Amino acid sequence: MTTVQDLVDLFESEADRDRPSEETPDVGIVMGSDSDLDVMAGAHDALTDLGFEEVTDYDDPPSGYSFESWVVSAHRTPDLMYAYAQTAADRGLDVIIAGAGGKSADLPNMTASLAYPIPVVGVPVQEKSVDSVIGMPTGAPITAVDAGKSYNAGLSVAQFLATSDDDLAQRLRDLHAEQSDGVADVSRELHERGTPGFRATRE
Ligand code: RP5
Repeated sequence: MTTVQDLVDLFESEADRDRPSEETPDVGIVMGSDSDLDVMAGAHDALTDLGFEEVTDYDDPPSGYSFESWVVSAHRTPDLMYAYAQTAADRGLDVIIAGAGGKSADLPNMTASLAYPIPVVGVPVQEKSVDSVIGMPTGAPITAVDAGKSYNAGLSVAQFLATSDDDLAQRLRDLHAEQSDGVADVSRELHERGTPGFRATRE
């Protein structure tokens, strides 16, 4: 059984290790509950589409851009939230995606405060979570996407990293072009099949 203290100890020992940046995750993904994963998986998908790999063992890191995923609850495991966010910089994270649902979706905003100045992109997992994710006071910034739009959160963090990496910027352009072509494909299909025929292919 893993305890909260085990994870706090892990984050603190990773922070003390001072690993070179090639060996540490570039992006952290945290969510308030594993029940958020279906929505938050979009961040995984966007990063994977851009060639990032998920770190599942700190001692066996991928060679290129990477991200890590954890469940951290602001309300049920506040100590873990503190440890995660406050060690983020020393563990080599450049940017964090944080998602939570419910009306008290405090993980993104608290992570943004605790990890500052590391940028945090908040994902309201539900529509009713939007206000609590974005409602930060002056001087305590968070960047956020619309409810459920975790794929965009993944793209946003890659955009941050791409400001100093032309290759990653090109990967973003290529992915954008692929997605644009996807719209063109669908457009032609709708036009050529006609509405009933097109709808039949979607059933
Ligand atoms: C929030 O409470 C979590 O982010 C989740 O969206 C919601 C419900 O959590 P569970 O009761 O499903 O674990 O803090």
